[in-house]
Amino acid sequence: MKELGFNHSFLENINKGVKISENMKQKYNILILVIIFFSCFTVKNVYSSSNPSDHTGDTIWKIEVGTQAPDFSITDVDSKITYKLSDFTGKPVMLDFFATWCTYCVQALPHLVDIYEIFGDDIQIISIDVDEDETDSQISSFRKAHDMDWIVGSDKENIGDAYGVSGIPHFVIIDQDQIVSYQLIGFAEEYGPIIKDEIYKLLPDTVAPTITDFQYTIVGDNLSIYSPEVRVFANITEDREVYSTKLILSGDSDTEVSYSLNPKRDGDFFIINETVSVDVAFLYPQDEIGAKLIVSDFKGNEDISSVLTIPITHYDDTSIPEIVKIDVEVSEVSDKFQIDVGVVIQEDLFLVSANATLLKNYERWYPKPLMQVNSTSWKTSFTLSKTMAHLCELNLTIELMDVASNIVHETLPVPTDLDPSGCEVDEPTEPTEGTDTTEPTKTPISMFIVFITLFSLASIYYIFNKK
Ligand SMILES: [Ca+2]
Ligand SMILES: [Ca+2]
Repeated sequence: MKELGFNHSFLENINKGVKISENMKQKYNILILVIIFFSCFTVKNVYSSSNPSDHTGDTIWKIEVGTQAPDFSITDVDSKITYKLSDFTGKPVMLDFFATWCTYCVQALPHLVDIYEIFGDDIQIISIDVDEDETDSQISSFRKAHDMDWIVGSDKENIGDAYGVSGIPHFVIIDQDQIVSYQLIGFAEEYGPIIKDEIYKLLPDTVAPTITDFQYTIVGDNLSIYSPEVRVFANITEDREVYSTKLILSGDSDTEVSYSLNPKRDGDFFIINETVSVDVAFLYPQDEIGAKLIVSDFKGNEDISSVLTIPITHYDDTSIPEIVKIDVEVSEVSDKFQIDVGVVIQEDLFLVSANATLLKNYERWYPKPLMQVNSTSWKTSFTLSKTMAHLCELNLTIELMDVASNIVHETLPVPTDLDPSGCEVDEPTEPTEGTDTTEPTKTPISMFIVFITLFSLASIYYIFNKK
């Protein structure tokens, strides 16, 4: 039984154990290549599981989604009670095929505990240890260490075979009519919510959440651009789970900002106790703002709180910001050019944005935001490939905006000693850092799998023909 996850450490372990003898080495190499070959399919499944619909049409499953789940019986290692899968007709069942040594199985367990806490008796989790060498007492101590308060037993009647389990962890979700509704092999943290969502699909959630005790305190003396933090409190009653919570702050002329909050379960309630840092550009023109919560559960049932009024301490900002000094220094760092920019600014109240932008042939090309908007001096740097040498013109624009939307900008040429003779308007290679660069190219996983598969086959062919 192999363990499946994103890091194929089992391959590394086999590689480490290969230092045996030269005769054996080639056989091990073949074995490794065969494993790499099959692990390609594993990787494919682990990846494809982020898109649940992929599973329905996937031919590798012995039990297809939409078909009857094979019945079986299993004895709990501690209570010694024997259960049949068919005993649970009428409620969703989740099968968790595992072994105590499987690190990805362990990684999944907090999510299973979470699911058990949310759904309680509305679903049944059954963990099935598929390693026949593991004793009941081993499994029992593992269960206690990981709070597995559901049915846990060992696979005494080849349940794993019946479900086509070839790697663990392997999860099967079975609906109220004992039809397989979802399957997943391998585990990565992002699959926890996917498993939860698949269970939600099977269960009704007709009770809307209710917000009680919504209140706030201001962090600091008052809510202003100098202390823009609000601590928000609320209790929420919800029968299943709070799926989304938004704090909506509204100002004059229908302006509003929205913040996602993260309620924590506390017994039968969900508690919100979070500090929100309000956008100062939004805060500045307001004398007061309205605050309300919108809470929804998984099925979209919603509750909206009453609106609380929060007074704002207002400051007037009448003078425009000033660029006092700009220093630009160009240097060569290995095979790249580095342009260091230092700016000294003067602002009477609060700067909400500041950008340095490189202009290529007078067109906006490569902006960099100032991160510390409340400081009076600012340094940033651009790293560019040497194709910059082919630019006809390279200019730098500094742009500042204060809370009152007073804007100032200044453009200056970047003093370089670069060769202007090859003055072309070709697109330069992407800057190595930036905020508006295109997304990094992602090699499609399928291309990767095809490549590895072809490589493995070629290697096997080569080794067999070498003799
Ligand atoms: Ca609900
Ligand atoms: Ca100002």
